[in-house]
Amino acid sequence: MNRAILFGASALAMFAAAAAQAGEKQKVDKQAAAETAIKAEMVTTPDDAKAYAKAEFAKADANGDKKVEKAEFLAFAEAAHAAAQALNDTAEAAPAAEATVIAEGDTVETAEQQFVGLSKGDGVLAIEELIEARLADFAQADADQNGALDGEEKEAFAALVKPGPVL
Ligand SMILES: [Ca+2]
Ligand SMILES: [Ca+2]
Repeated sequence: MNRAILFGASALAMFAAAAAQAGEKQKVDKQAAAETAIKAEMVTTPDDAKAYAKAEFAKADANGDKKVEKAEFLAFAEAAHAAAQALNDTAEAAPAAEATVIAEGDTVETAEQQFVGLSKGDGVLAIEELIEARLADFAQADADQNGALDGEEKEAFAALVKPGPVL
């Protein structure tokens, strides 16, 4: 009898440990995914902005034909929103940041409108166009025009490159 109770307790402890481990692994996976991508908030030089554009393009060009079409861009925007949501779910402070963005919603372009601008209306976005756009975003964010982004300038860049909502 005592032995059975002991066995039950240790099995339960093992199960709990396994569950905790699985939860920990999921957290690490999410962290790794966030770290491999260049974050818009980390861009401080024009070279960073270029690297950011290339990373964005590679992610958006789902079929790898070196062109990003509207459907690919919208899927990319959706995925970016889903990833941001997943990070919000793990970090408790993050939902406040998302709420700020929604509060500014009246001036936010949709992903579709962004695509029209980025692709210059021909329905196909080339890597050169995206790099040009991100360098322009960099210049716009660089309020004191010293060729580097810091503090609020970094936030401004991140806001400019953020994929708009997919409607
Ligand atoms: Ca493509
Ligand atoms: Ca600056």
